[in-house]
Amino acid sequence: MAKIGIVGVGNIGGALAHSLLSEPNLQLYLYDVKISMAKGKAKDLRQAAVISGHGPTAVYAANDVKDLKECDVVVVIAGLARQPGMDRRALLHANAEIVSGVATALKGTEATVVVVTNPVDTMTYLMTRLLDLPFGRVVGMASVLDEGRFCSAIAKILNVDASSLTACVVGAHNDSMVPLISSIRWGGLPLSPDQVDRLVIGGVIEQTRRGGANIVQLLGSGSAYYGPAEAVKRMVLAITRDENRLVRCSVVLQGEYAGVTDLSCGTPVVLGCQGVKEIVEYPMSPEEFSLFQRSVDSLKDERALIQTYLDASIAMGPVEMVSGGVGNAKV
Ligand code: A3D
Repeated sequence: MAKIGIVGVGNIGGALAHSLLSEPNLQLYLYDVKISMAKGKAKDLRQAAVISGHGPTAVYAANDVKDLKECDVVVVIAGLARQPGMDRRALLHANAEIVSGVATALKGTEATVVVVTNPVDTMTYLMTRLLDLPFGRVVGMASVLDEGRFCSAIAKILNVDASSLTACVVGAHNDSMVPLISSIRWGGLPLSPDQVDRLVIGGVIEQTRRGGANIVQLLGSGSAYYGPAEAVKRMVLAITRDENRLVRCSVVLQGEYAGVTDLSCGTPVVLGCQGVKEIVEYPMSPEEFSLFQRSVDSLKDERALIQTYLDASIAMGPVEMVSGGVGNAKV
């Protein structure tokens, strides 16, 4: 029975918990700064599981983030979401404050931590540095979602079934992300030159990059959540089932891509129990590679801006280990 903790059960956290109800052998532990709301959602989800016949999925609400420390996977989705006209970077300071607080409470955990809070590459970097877990145990969700948007745009332009498409997006989860046209396969086949021309003329790159902003605009308040929830679910299952699945995730690079280090960004990885087992470099053309480098560079000033949160954590010294545990979770 794998224990999944969800920190922040707003739109994405709620949709994720609901989607995970249909999976066997999981126990869900919900925490939100709005404790009563998390308790309400846990109760609602338990009743939903009974009605849908999904049986004994256990859903609990916790009174403290520390109660999730013994989970196998903790998904961190706590934070502000974009509003129309905002880019993800505008969330940086408010969400760095929240992620730092969550990291402090989780210090000492042995869970694999999946970060969703935006701007996700920098929040993944921050969580990685603050938790100081072995390599691969902190991983960000972004490219799984971006690829869903990429494939959806390709399918519409080419008028083909989206589920027969695969395609890769690398780099930062911002407007500089790099959807790789060379990576697209349709039922395993590369595209014809005519199909590639149609995609370029149809603006597939721009549509992919603007996929999130477009939904923010349409919703009028908040950002996408069904797509992000399904993308996180895919990653959670890859971890709990030890799938060794090749997926694109945000992870702190270790010198890959001609020496990139100390930055988290989207790259193919092998995902299984305990998180990222291996970073797999995507082979790119020189043009694609220079776009990738530009995308990575876009994250450097964000990294500089969160330095204060890292310094504050060092100044605080070792965090006192308060015994927590899913046993303390309250219904
Ligand atoms: P929302 O519905 O507002 O839920 C966020 C939840 O976090 C709320 O219920 C808050 O009460 C809770 N929260 C705030 N501070 C804390 C805290 N300290 N501890 C625990 N809970 C807290 O937002 P959402 O679910 O739509 O989005 C959540 C985050 O995901 C935002 O930062 C979004 O920008 C981000 N997001 C990322 C992607 C990616 O692809 C990476 C996509 C969409 C949204």
